[in-house]
Amino acid sequence: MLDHASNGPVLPPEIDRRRTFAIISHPDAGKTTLTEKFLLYGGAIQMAGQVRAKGEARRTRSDFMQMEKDRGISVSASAMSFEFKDFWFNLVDTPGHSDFSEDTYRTLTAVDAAVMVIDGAKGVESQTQKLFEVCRMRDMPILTFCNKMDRESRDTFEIIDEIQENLAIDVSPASWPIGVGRDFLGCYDMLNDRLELMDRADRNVISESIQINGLDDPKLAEHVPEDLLEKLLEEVEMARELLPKLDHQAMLDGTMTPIWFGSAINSFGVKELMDGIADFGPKPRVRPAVERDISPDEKKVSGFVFKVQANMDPKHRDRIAFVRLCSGHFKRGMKLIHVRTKKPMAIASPMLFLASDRELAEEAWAGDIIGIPNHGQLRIGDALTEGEILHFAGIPSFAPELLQSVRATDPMKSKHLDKALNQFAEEGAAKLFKPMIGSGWIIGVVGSLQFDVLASRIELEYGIPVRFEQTQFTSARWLTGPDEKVDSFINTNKGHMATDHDGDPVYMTRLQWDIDRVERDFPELNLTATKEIMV
Ligand SMILES: Nc1nc2c(ncn2[C@@H]2O[C@H](COP(=O)(O)OP(=O)(O)OP(=O)(O)O)[C@@H](O)[C@H]2O)c(=O)[nH]1
Ligand SMILES: [Mg+2]
Repeated sequence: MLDHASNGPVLPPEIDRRRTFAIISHPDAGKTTLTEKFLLYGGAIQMAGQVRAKGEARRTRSDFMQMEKDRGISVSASAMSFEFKDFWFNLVDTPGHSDFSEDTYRTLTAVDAAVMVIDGAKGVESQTQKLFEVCRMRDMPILTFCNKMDRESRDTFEIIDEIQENLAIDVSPASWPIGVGRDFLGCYDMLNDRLELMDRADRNVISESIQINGLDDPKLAEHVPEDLLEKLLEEVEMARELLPKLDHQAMLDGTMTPIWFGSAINSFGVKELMDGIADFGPKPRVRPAVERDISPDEKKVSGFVFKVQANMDPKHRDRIAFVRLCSGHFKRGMKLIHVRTKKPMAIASPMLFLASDRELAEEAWAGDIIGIPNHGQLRIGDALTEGEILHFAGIPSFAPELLQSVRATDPMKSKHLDKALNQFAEEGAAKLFKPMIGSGWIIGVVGSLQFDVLASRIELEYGIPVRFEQTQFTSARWLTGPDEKVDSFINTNKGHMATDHDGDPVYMTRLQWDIDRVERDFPELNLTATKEIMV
């Protein structure tokens, strides 16, 4: 079955073994917990940390920001690479909360597949649906993990039906749960005819797997109580009749998703899911650029920045651009052309993100995610190539929906605040507007939690306590048009005008009426809710 699925061009072995994927879901379904267990099974860490760790207990690796640790939620996407069997996994744990979805959407431009986590008690939730739609637009292969089976969860058929109905995708069970909640024993592995039992006593060990010779093997009865066994046999028979068999090509096309059941916190079902990613997950895929499609096996290196993050390591005060390599074999010290400025850049200290540490990357291949430390030259959407002019399309920018003014509580620190705010604007963590009249800044975000993150980060990373305040403005629009028309509009509407952190003019509005008026009275001007990131 596997051999017939076309997964793009024949690739050099190092590229062929790469699997680059994001973990997505509604908040709290268990992405970060699952990520941690991936690292455990990949041998990258010896002991799994917890999302809500108390006291000296270990924290998860991917929730590294202070606010993530304090609140037990993910705020920012984090990338990690590790080996699993013969494969090299590049994984990105994303935040589930919709206030941070711009970051999650950008991450989806940089990966080849998504692991969609579903809470077994809750099924398809609002944010699952939204993220799924984004994957669908990109025809992205999706593997599904139904988590928290150790809790009271829904009937298995009901969960599968809900995914099929709500997301309009075929679902093929790769495993089948035995019992639920307190009675959850483990799963029957539908792909390999194995019985996988969950060890409740030790959450951090690799679970037992028992080879079974089909469903009539008497060995099953030794491990599964009679009532549960009867139910299992009945359900598996029904599932095999009613649900589609795993079709690898359909999965790669994004029209079918295999589903595994498990419990991330108990490390259960994780290994089977990882095997699934290795066996069925896509290899690095062809990337569309505006000029042409880029194939991963091309000799020349190309890549693009999908995320910028400052101060990841408070000791270093650094600024890292996360680059998805789209083609070629990258070597440390290589000179690449920064397409936006057409300037060469020697990449002297590229980083690989390993479980708890980063390491200098001596080399990397198409599919990999590497970090490039820089002083602000690299921005989201920027392309790096060996000379060709390429623009990678489709990196989303969201319109700010909430605006507040920000001030340092200590006026002596205003200058430092400017620097901090510009930094966050470059990260894409907020939009920054400088009103033409008056002092101070106006910050625009998509969701209110982003204000909390900013306040916390400005204080922790720059030592500046700040205050956010209401402003008279509710919305912002980028203003473009013929130069002299734009200039004369600015001159007569100074009270409404601001510049963004690139110096581009922005019209601040109080009511929809303001926008309607400009559109009616100045037909030669354009007001847009987002600014194209690509330059
Ligand atoms: N009972 C049970 N709880 C789990 C399981 N997996 C995760 N949890 C708990 O669910 C909560 C949320 O888990 P996270 O891993 O932070 O979820 P997340 O999807 O990363 O959340 P966000 O990043 O904020 O969207 C934590 O308290 C976990 O301990 C599981 O298999 N069973
Ligand atoms: Mg998380």
